[in-house]
Amino acid sequence: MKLYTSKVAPNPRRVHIFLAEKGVEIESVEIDLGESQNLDPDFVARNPLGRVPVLELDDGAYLAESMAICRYFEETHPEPPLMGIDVRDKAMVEMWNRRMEFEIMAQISGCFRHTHRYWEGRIPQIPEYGELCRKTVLERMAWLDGELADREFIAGDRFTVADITAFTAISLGRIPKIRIAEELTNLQRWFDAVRARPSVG
Ligand SMILES: N[C@@H](CCC(=O)N[C@@H](CS)C(=O)NCC(=O)O)C(=O)O
Repeated sequence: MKLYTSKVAPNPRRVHIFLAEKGVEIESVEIDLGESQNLDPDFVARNPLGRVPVLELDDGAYLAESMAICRYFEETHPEPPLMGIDVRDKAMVEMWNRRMEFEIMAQISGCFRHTHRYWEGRIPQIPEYGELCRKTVLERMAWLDGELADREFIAGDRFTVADITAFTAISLGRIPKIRIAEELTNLQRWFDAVRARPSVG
């Protein structure tokens, strides 16, 4: 089994934190995104969308999509559970993880991709869209701060994959200068607690 990954990218980082929480170590192959190695024919044969992470399974199949890879390890290494413990809890974690993907990660990533010079010439950029994403995510972070007023983690009192998604996204925000506003003390407390976990490194 082999993980095609990038040290600098948020989606692979989700998988790395997930694996570290579970104490799973696997061989990894670094794909240099800056050098566009993700667009090399060899890599595109593994994932036609040219994106990391990709997990090569022992039977030679390729599994892309961070959450599909996390699901694979949740099933093969159930402890500690990071995607919920019973039907109700699993659905709640799924809800929160989806919210973190769409309301936080997609917005921060949209701002980064559409306003930062790294992406010039790589994708068609629409700076106005990037700024709309910035405005939206600042509103969503204020909402999340309220959610975290009476619980420790995003999906409840246990650390889950929803925390991993939100944490990696908000960490990425540093690049397009999206930061946790000073008054969002619950969100900052949560962010500091996640950052201090050994899995985050
Ligand atoms: N939905 C995918 C997104 C994967 C993705 O966008 N990966 C980024 C790195 S965070 C990538 O490979 N970017 C290269 C590019 O778009 O050129 C997942 O969850 O794994």
